[in-house]
Parts: sequence; structure tokens; C-alpha cells
Amino acid sequence: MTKIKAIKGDITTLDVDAIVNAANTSLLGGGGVDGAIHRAAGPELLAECKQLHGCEIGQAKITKGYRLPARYVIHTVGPIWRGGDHNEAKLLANCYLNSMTLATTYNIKTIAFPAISCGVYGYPIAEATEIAVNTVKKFLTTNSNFDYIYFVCFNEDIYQNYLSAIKKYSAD
Ligand code: AR6
Repeated sequence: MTKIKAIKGDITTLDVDAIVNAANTSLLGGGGVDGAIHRAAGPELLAECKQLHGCEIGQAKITKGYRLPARYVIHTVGPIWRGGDHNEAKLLANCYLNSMTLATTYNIKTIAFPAISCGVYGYPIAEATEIAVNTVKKFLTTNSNFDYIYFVCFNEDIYQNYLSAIKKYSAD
């Protein structure tokens, strides 16, 4: 059975099959976790990203991990929070679904997600973490390819929200 865990730390240090990047539609780097991943992976990552011609919100694309301990990086683009009436919840759920679907085609067994859209894109943390956990759980009901799913938290507030969401959905 797949294990789902919230952990605190820096996603770029994790020795997993794939880490997920909270990118922007250009896929050409940025700040936050995106900047950290590009710095740690080295310039070869940007070179491969340039070949991908961007990514739409809610979609996902994959590259190698280069100098990262992770073998792959799955780049997805979360929605910018605009009050909640602009399809944000569906688009955020799509980030998780499409990242996991892509991961299964690469036989990825361990995957680590950052809190997509919870930084500069401004998504309310409680809602975003519930969507993340609920979407992953639903996906796992029809797919048993994964050993571990990690939700990587860069601060205590996000960590506590993930713990609550995991508890809430653990009865499902
Ligand atoms: N490891 C794990 N989590 C991290 C790390 C890290 N090394 N660094 C930051 N976080 P953000 P977004 C957390 O802003 O909201 C970029 O410029 C951070 O604390 O990185 O989806 C892109 O290019 C927060 O909880 O992503 C886009 O333009 C979470 O990762 C835009 O930001 C996501 O914050 C995307 O915004």
C-alpha cells in the first residue's frame, strides 16, 4: 500500500524517483521552489526545459534531475489565486493528477510534491493542502504504482495543514 507522508525540509535534497516543481507557464525558472530546483539541478535543467515550449496551468511535463539526487523533475504549473471563482480548485487538482499520471508512465515509485501555488501564487493553505491530499488519495484508489508520496513543507504552518488534511482523509 502507498504511504503518504508530510515532511519538513528542502525538496531539492530528497533522494526520490521524482520531485515536482511548482513552475510557471514558461518553464524557464523563477523564484521559490522553482528557483531552488534550478539552482540545485544546474544549467542542464534549463537547457532541457527550453525544449519543452512551456506548460499550461494544471498540466505537467517531465525532465531529468541532473545534479539533483532525484532522477526526474516533474514540472507543473499551479493556478494563481484570484478569489476562488476562477476554476482554481480544479486547476490545482489537475496539477496533482497530471503529475501522478505522468509519473506512472515513467514507473516512478516515490514522488515528492511541494505545496503547489501556496507561495507567490497565493492559494489559501488550508484549501490547497486539502485539495492536494484528497486528489492524491483518489488517484491511489485506481493506481497502486507508488510506494511513497511525500508532501514537502517549507514551513510549520503548511506542515500542520498537511497533517490535518491527511488525518481528515485517512478514513476514506
Ligand atoms: N523545498 C520545498 N518547498 C519549498 C522550497 C524548497 N526548496 N522553496 C520554497 N518552497 P512557490 P507557487 C515552498 O512560490 O506559489 C515561482 O517563481 C514555499 O514555501 O515556490 O506555485 C515560479 O516560477 C511554498 O510553500 O510556488 C512561479 O512563477 C511552496 O513551496 C511561481 O513561483 C510553493 O511556493 C509559482 O508560485
